[in-house]
Amino acid sequence: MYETWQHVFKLDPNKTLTFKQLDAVCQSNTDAIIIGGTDGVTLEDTLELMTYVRKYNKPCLLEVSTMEALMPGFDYYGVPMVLNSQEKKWMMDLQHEAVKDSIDLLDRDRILAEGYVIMNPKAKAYQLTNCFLPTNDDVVAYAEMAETLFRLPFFYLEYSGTYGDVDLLKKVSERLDHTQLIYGGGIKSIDQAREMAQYADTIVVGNSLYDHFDEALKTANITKE
Ligand code: 1GP
Repeated sequence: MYETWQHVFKLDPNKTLTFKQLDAVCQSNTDAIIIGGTDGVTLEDTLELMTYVRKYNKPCLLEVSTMEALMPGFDYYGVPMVLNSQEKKWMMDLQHEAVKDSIDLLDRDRILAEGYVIMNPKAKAYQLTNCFLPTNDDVVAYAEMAETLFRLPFFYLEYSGTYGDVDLLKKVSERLDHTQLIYGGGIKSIDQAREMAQYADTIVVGNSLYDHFDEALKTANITKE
């Protein structure tokens, strides 16, 4: 099911949209909703957002960035593994903890690893996970690792907060046959969404929902208009 997602909105439990805006997001042409954020993510806020979104028939993935907000009720659970982190914790240890604590709670078919490469040094997630900035060749090699060594379901080229390098995305896309390529970062318009969707299997739109809602909402129509 997640294999067919072309467009996804990412909602941050630590940020606010009006109910009217949330209704519009859930009724849009987007293929799915990801719930996740880097900081201030609480059980209460996540539960509230999930309950609201669940009124609609959109697939919903919880990105497990903190164990505190892990709960049943989602279609999928994305477990980030930050490939360009300089600390093993963000690649292995938190994931180990998540699996250990949730193994009896969640259906194992719903747990999906996301191999992240975070490319924006100003992004909170980049700083939190102590990333280094890889070269383009490094990124391509990480994609190869995701596909060939780890056989991850997702490779996530993450520019959170800034619009990324479409040429690099294209290069990465040429290396991935089985691993699903996700692009996220700085998409504010349908033209940008379409540009990245040429190469990414799935594009993610997050921040612009909170900054330029109407334009952001239109990005869900990449294949429709
Ligand atoms: C963030 O990749 C997503 O994790 C989307 O990025 O918030 O910049 O749209 P933006």
